[in-house]
Amino acid sequence: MVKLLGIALLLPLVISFSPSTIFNKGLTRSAVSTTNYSPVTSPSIRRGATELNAKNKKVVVLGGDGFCGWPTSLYLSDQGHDIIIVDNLSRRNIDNELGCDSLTPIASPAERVRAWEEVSGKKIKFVNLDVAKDYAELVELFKTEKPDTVVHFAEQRAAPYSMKSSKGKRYTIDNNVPGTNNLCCAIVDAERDIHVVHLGTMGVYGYGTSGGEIPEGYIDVTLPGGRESNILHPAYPGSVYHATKCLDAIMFQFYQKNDQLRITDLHQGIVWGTNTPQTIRDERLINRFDYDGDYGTVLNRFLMQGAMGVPLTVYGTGGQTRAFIHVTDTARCIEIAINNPPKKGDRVEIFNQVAETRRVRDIAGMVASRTGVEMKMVPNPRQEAAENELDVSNKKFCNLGLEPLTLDEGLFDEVTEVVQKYKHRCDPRMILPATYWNKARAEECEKKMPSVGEMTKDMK
Ligand code: NAD
Ligand code: USQ
Repeated sequence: MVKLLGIALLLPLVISFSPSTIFNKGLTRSAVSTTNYSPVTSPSIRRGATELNAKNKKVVVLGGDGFCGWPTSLYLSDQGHDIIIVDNLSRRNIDNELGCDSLTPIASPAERVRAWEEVSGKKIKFVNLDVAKDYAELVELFKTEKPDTVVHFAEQRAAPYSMKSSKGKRYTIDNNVPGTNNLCCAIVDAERDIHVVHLGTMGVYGYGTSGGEIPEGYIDVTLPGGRESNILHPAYPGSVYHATKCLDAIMFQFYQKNDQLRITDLHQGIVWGTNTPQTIRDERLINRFDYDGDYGTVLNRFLMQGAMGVPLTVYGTGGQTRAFIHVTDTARCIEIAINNPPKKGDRVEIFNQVAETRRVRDIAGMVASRTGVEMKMVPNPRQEAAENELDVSNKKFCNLGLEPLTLDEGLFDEVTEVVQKYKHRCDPRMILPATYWNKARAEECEKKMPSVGEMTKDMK
């Protein structure tokens, strides 16, 4: 069970590591996790259990050019898996459309895979293909490459972008839903027993709406007449993007039942951090870092704002509680999922891929106390609960050996160093939110949002 920790626990946690120290020595993991996994075995035995199930696999990574996909591809390659990245570079095109860019200068896909081969001696193939549109090519890829696993990251993933306009809403549905359907359909057409590992989101559950601990995918219910059942947790999306992840879950349920596809759906929390032990091995391997109001996620935005001397943009009261995970653990979780597929005929396996939950104003408080930058409560551009509790089970990953990194372990410095190095690339106009969930939110924001000039007057 991952529970909200009080701010009193958070503030003294100022530990200084340099990124190279962290990554060279292996990431520091807390001896006492905030999670409550079944303490049936020691951490080393639990790690061994995962390794026992491991063998080198051929893995197609859909969306492998993105923020999570790229470091995961490198991690899996480093572990000895044979990796093929598929990506249509739509994320890079959306940057062009929005007039912004990753804070870090990311290399082209061709240069990225060349650099990886130079530093690691391992080859990664890159295929430019649109999962939502190039169906015949996808089937052909599965027939010729015969992968053991497909990891599916290839979706439009920003809630604000999905709420920006009717264009954003329609694109998000038109990209994400057909992409997932094509993936399942192509596995059936290729007649291959390929395990699907999909990146879903904690947002499918809503945030704390079921009134207790959020279980992993399925919830025990009592139906009218006192009938006991265990069903998919009710979907309660907060954006068009989150709705596509709910639709994915229904499609996975169908393809598992109808075609016995082996599917693992990972309900991931907000990912933070930038680099991993693989991406720091060469400048050309650097991961993307989104800081803008649409794609930048909350903790990375606060860390970036703190490093630049810009007030931290807390939306509303900052009482929103969300789940978090470091990007290094994203990659580790995915390998654990790859190594532990469900058996043919088993229902869709669902894991909550989270390390801990925190309140937005508490994480802002942590960043403010480290940087001396003030928190700025700005009107909330989103239609969401001002305050919520969030209690999430993450037992399954912990029982399979995950010892998650938590926010208080010094990794803030890694992000801060990256921001310091590339802050000349920041466009201050991109820092304020640029998307409103509905007309009422837009009107309130228009009246009360501080100006760019006000926000950036003390920018370093
Ligand atoms: P990202 O936008 O950086 O990466 C997604 C990649 O998929 C991009 O490189 C994009 O070009 C590619 N893509 C999108 N549509 C495609 C298509 N039709 N065909 C081929 N390629 C396509 O996003 P990310 O942060 O790496 O997230 C990856 C996945 O993880 C998403 O599905 C997202 O929902 C999920 N997730 C992300 C976070 C987070 O905090 N970043 C948290 C929870 C879940
Ligand atoms: N927020 C602020 N200030 C900011 C930015 C955000 O207060 O400057 C608040 C938002 O209002 C929200 C919370 O922080 O309450 C989280 O926002 P976010 O943008 O960090 O995360 P979200 O929109 O939920 O989406 C991100 C990823 C998405 C993933 C999701 C996981 O972009 O792909 O699915 O996290 S989860 O939130 O667990 O569903």
